[in-house]
Amino acid sequence: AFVENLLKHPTFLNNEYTTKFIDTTPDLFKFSKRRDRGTKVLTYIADITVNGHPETTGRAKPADVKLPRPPALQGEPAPGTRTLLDDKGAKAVADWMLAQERLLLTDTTMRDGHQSLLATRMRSIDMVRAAPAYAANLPDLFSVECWGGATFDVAYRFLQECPWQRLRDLRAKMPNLLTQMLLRASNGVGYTNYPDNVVQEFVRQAAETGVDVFRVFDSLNWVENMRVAMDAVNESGKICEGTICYTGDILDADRAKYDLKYYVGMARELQDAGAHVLGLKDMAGLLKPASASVLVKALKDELDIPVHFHTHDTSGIAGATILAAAEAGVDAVDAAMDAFSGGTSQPCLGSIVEALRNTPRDTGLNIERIREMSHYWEAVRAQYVAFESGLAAPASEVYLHEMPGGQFTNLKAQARSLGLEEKWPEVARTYADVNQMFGDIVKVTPSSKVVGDMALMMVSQGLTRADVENPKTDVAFPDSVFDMMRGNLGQPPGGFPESIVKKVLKDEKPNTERPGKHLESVDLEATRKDVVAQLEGKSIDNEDLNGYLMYPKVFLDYMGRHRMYGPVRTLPTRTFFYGMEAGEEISVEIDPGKILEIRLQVVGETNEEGDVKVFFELNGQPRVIRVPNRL
Ligand code: BTN
Ligand code: 3PY
Ligand code: ZN
Repeated sequence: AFVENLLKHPTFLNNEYTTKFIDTTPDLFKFSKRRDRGTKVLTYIADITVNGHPETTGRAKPADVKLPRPPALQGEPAPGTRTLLDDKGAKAVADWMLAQERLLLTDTTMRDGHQSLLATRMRSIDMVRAAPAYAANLPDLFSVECWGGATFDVAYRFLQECPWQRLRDLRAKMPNLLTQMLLRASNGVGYTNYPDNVVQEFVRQAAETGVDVFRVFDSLNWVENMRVAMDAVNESGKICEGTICYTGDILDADRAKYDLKYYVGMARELQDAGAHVLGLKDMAGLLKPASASVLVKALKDELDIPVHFHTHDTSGIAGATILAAAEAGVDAVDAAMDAFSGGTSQPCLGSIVEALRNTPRDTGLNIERIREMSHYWEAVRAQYVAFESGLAAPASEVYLHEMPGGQFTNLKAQARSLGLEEKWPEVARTYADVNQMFGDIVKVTPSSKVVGDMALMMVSQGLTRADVENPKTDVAFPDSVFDMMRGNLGQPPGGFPESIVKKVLKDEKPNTERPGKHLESVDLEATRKDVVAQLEGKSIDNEDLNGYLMYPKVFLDYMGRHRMYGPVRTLPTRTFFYGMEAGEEISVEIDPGKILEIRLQVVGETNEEGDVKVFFELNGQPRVIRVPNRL
């Protein structure tokens, strides 16, 4: 029952499972609204200094306090791909891609890189400080993936910052480069299918705030369920990268469901559905070099649009796959800056640039500028040791379980928290069995989470696939499995096997039509009024409304904490996670040009009420902040 409760718990619904004091202590919000932002930020620092941050307590601590220094700017930003989009439009960018002989590169450091290595915990300040150097020093990048996927809810939920503000800031500081996001089609940046008008409104807002390239995928590869999002992207004038999720192995005759014909057919459908670019998303890193040669060649022969390849280096062999794809004519590939590459992340950007130097696919990128940038990222990564979920070595096991890069370490941590660490090989094996039991499906957020929930449940209860399939055994399926079998994530190719649907749903009939077809439109203005009322009259803008529509509770919790702590996104990462030491001084730019000089003098003793006085200097003036000692 414990496991069942845990699997149903809302924090688990997001692949997250940390306990958060603040969310369970609403009393904290019961006081004063009118403190200025300086006081709020000091309150946050005082609280973290006294009590520690719930997310880093008991975890590894960064060694030195050096603030990461971004590289020097090499002059003004030269025109880049964004300039072309602004001047000539999305189709012109696609045509330009086709005309390039060089291999084009997307840098994923600010999205998939940290999502796959640091549980998505990179804070905006570390990205925004790098952005001017991207614009000035790396104008030849195809794009910078910096938004979407898991970054959206993690920003609100764990980093106490607004994801929209991150996008706006990055957009402003990289005016010449295409920004790119990962969009889960009708699942938006969430884990469930949203009403069509919510998806449309989200895309409209993302385009307005600053996304240029939308990589749109569906977690079951159902093109039918991608059209609403793709149409909305096209409507916005931005670049629509209609995306195939790759699974199985096209050269394996035993996995005939996902053969070459299947992928080429889906690619054609996406081109016909209005994709400017075809995305080939290998979220687990399963595409082997020999298969890439065959697949990329076939896609290039079939399509009139460019092909953009994304993979993960979990197996350690993804660099070879990238080179094979380049050889076969792929137009663009994803890579992460060296310091954020390898393992469950993308292959190493600098090494790809070097491997192709003096070949027909020479990327033309300046390796020295890449090295400087990677040195910055190395210093940034060091601040986040608490979130390293590290795969110590390449893992060929990925070909067994086929877990996406972002899920692998996460599921391992979940298994650990359930006391199943020793049983990891069984979890991996069971994950593969569940996949087969569900009919061999694409596993990527959110379908990957369903498979993961089921696998954990089975291992913790000692159930095999045969037990689950046995009509005589009564199985308590996780909620996410019910949801998927009901058709709420859409349909995989060929549908779900009838026997498993029947076992899960008993006599209930699944919906095999597009889920959005049966979801009523949300009344946006009524919702806005409702949110304003819940926030006791605080007005919200369209970005906030979209945050609420994706994640109502997460958004409201964020707003509650914001009222208490103010703009903590402006704190240095070290301070945000560890507070300050006596005698330490920091500068915090809470608004452009508005700088707080903060010095922590001393932390007092805990009084009878259990409160601690923390003595600061704020811009030279003494300030005392009282916080509860909860330790
Ligand atoms: C979270 O992880 O809970 C979101 C970030 C804000 C947490 C703050 S830190 C100060 C206070 N003490 C806690 O234990 N949580 C909040
Ligand atoms: C996401 O949806 O966040 C992914 O990265 C899928 O690969
Ligand atoms: Zn990925």
